[in-house]
Amino acid sequence: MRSSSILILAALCTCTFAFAFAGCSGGSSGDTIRVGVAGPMTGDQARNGEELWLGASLAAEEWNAKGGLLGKQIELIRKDDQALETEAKKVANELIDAEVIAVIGHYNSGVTYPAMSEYAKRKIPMLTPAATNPKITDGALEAGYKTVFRVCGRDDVQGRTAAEFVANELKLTRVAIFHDKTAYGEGLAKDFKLALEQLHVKVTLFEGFDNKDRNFRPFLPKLREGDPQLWFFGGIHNQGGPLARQAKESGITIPFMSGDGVFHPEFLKKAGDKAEGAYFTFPDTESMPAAKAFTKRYEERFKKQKGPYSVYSYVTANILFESIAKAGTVDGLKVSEAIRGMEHQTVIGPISFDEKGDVTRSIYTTWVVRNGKFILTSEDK
Ligand code: ABU
Repeated sequence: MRSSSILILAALCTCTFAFAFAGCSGGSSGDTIRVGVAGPMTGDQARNGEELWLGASLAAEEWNAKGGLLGKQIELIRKDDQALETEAKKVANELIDAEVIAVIGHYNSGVTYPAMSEYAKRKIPMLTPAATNPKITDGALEAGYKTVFRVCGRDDVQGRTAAEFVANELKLTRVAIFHDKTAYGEGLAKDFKLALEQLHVKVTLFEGFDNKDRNFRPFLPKLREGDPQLWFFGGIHNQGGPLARQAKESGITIPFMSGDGVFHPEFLKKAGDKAEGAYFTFPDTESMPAAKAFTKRYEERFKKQKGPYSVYSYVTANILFESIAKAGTVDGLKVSEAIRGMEHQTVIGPISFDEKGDVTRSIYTTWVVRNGKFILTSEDK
C-alpha cells in the first residue's frame, strides 16, 4: 500500500518527488528496489515522458501487488530530461545519486546517447523503450557496454520499411524530405533517404529546420521544387502536427509521411482534418489480444489515452523486473546477463536481445490516417 501511494503521488509530480516520499529506503541495500524512469516530463514533449512513466508505473504496480521483487517493493524515481541533450548527463547523475539499480529511458535518441555512458560506466542497466537511433546500441557494442538495451526498433529498419512502402506499394519515384536536425529526426531522414536511393527513388529535397520552429511557411515553397509525389518529415509530433496542417493549408496536396516520433494522438489533434491520408511507420502493437488488454488496463487506470510508447515502457519494465527476479540480484551485470539470456513473453509478443542490446525481431509496418484514426495500410480499403 505504501509503495502504491508513492507511485500514485509521484505520477502527479515532476522530478524526484518519489524520492522525497521514499524516506529511508535505498537502491540495492534499502527496503525498496529503486528504478529510474527518465524522459521529457515537461515542455511540449511532456506526453512522451508521461507515457514512459505511466507504462512503467502500471508494470511496477502489478509487480508490487504480487509482492514486489526479491522481497521488496519496486519504487520508481521519475526524472525530467526536458528532451534536451544538455540535460542528459546531469539527469543521469541525479538518478545514479538516487541509487537506482536500473533506468527505463530515455525517450529522445539525442538524450539517450550521452546518458548511456554515465549509466554504463557504473554497470547500471539502461533500457530505452523509445530511442530508435542506431548509434545508441552500435555505440554500446563499440564501447564494450553490456548493460545497454533498446526494446523498440531501429531507424535504419524503420527507414527501410518506409522506403519499401513508397517504392513498392505506392510505386512513387520522387520524394522530398524535411527533418528537425536532431539525432533522431535527421538520423531517420538519412536512413530513409539512403533506402530510397537504393530503391532508385529520387530525393528532390533534403532540408532541416530548428526543432523549436513552429512556423513552417517559409520552408514550404521548397517542397514544390523537383515535383515530388510524397513528402516526409523526420521529427516529433510537436512539429509534425503544425507542419502537416500548414502544408495542406498552403495547397500542398501530395501525401505526407513520417515515423514513430510523429505517430501519436497529438499529431491527430494538432493537424486536425489535415492529418487525413498521412502515412506512418510503427510496429503493430494494437492487434494482439494481450496488447488490447494492456490498453484497457492502462486507460482505465490512468483515465488517459495511451501513446505509442506507453506499451513499450510497460514491456520494458516487465522485461527488467522479470530479469531481476530471474537473476535473484540487482547486480547490474547479472541482471543484464538475464535480460540477454531469456526470451521474454510480452504483451506485444516474444522479445529477445542480440549482443548489441537490440531486439532480434523488429517489425515495423505502415499506417495511414483515415477518419481521424491511425489504421494499418493492410486494412485500408
Ligand atoms: N523514436 C522516436 C522518438 C524518440 C527518439 O528516438 O528520439
